[in-house]
Parts: sequence; structure tokens; C-alpha cells
Amino acid sequence: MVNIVLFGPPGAGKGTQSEHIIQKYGLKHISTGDLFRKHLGEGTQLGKEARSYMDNGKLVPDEVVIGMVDETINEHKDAPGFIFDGFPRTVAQAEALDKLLADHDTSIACMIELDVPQDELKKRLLERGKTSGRADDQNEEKINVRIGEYLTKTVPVAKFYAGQDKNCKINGVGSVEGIFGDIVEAMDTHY
Ligand code: B4P
Repeated sequence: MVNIVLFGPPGAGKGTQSEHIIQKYGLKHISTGDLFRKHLGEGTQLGKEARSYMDNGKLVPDEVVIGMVDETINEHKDAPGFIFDGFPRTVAQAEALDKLLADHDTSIACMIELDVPQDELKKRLLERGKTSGRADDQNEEKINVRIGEYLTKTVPVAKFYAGQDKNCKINGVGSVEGIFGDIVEAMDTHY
């Protein structure tokens, strides 16, 4: 099993690049943002709990996120590996993920970090907001809250993986294909 964490600020292109990675490597995609949006759409209890946080650009509480990921991993025990997109977003989530994977006799092979400057992130998210219908993409104030959450709670996760010598930073500005080429180069050193 090869498990990858795709890491970066909101709008860095994690979802965009995940689609290419899944196609090439056949990994099971676990995007916590997509899973929450599915629950929101279906009106589940979990979706109701997550809505107020997401709509305001805040992180959903760790215990809710970790429980959901645990369930998803257990549903796909036979996958050749996982790509975690937008998870972990806190050090507590990263520690929990290590434990969940150890229970399945596996671990994270590498963390790929997409590096994108703040001005570019805001531009991308406001652009996506025109068509996505996502409440968290639709005004600059909410986007600033998301970037603030990233800087205070998520950036320490990069240090967590650096401590395990598993981090790999990639320039996330440029063509989608060019960035994907750099990701493939990084991933192939772990295959
Ligand atoms: P997510 O759904 O994970 O989304 P994201 O960070 O907004 O976007 P992503 O980086 O995937 O960007 P994308 O490829 O779409 O999170 C949403 C919310 O869910 C969070 O704010 C939080 O509330 C909650 N949540 C999720 N996971 C959580 C967790 N673990 N803990 C707590 N809460 C959690 O790209 C963005 C745009 O850029 C697109 O329009 C795309 O077309 C464009 N783009 C992509 N690559 C480009 C490139 N190279 N050049 C130009 N544009 C590009």
C-alpha cells in the first residue's frame, strides 16, 4: 500500500491534482472537503454539524473529521493505497492518521505540498465562487478566514511530516499539467 498526503492552502489545487493522481496510480481518493459536501447535500447529522463551520471558513472539529476518515478507510480496506486530499489539517489529525494506518499495517509514504502565494489563492477561490455555489468561496472575508485557519492550524502539519522526513514541496503555480509532472517525479521516488 502506498499512501500519500496532498497538502496545501485552500485553493492550492489539491482537488485538481488529485484527479490526475488517481487516474495514473489508481489510489483511493479521500477528500474530507468532498465527503463533508456529500453529507451536507444528503442532510445527514454529520453534514448538519459540519455546515456552520464550513460556511464560515472554519475547520470542522477534529473528532468529527477523524471519525469520518476512519470509517472511509475501513470501507476501502482492499484499496492499493490512499490519497488524502485536504486531510490532515491539524497536528491532532496527523497523529490520528498515523494510528489509523498503523492499525492496517501501513503508513504515509510522503506528503506533497503545493506552494501557492496568497494573492493567487484568493484570485482562484473568488473565480471558483462565481460558478461553484460554495458559500465558503463567495466573499473575500470568508476566504481570509480560511487562509487564517490554514496559517495557524494547518501549517504545523508540514513540520510534523518534515520531522518524519516525508515532506516534498512543489511549486503550485503554473499549468496543471506542469505541476502534475513535478508531482509524478516526487511520487515515483516512493514507488
Ligand atoms: P476543501 O474541499 O478541501 O477545499 P479547498 O482547500 O478549498 O480546495 P483545493 O486545494 O482542493 O482547491 P482546488 O483544486 O479545488 O475544504 C473545504 C472546507 O471543508 C474547509 O474550509 C473546512 O471547513 C472543511 N474541511 C475539509 N477538510 C477538513 C479537515 N481535514 N479538517 C477540518 N475541516 C475540514 O482548486 C481551487 C481553484 O483553483 C479551482 O477553481 C481550480 O480550477 C483552480 N486551479 C487549480 N489548479 C490551478 C492552477 N495550476 N492554475 C490556476 N488555477 C488553478
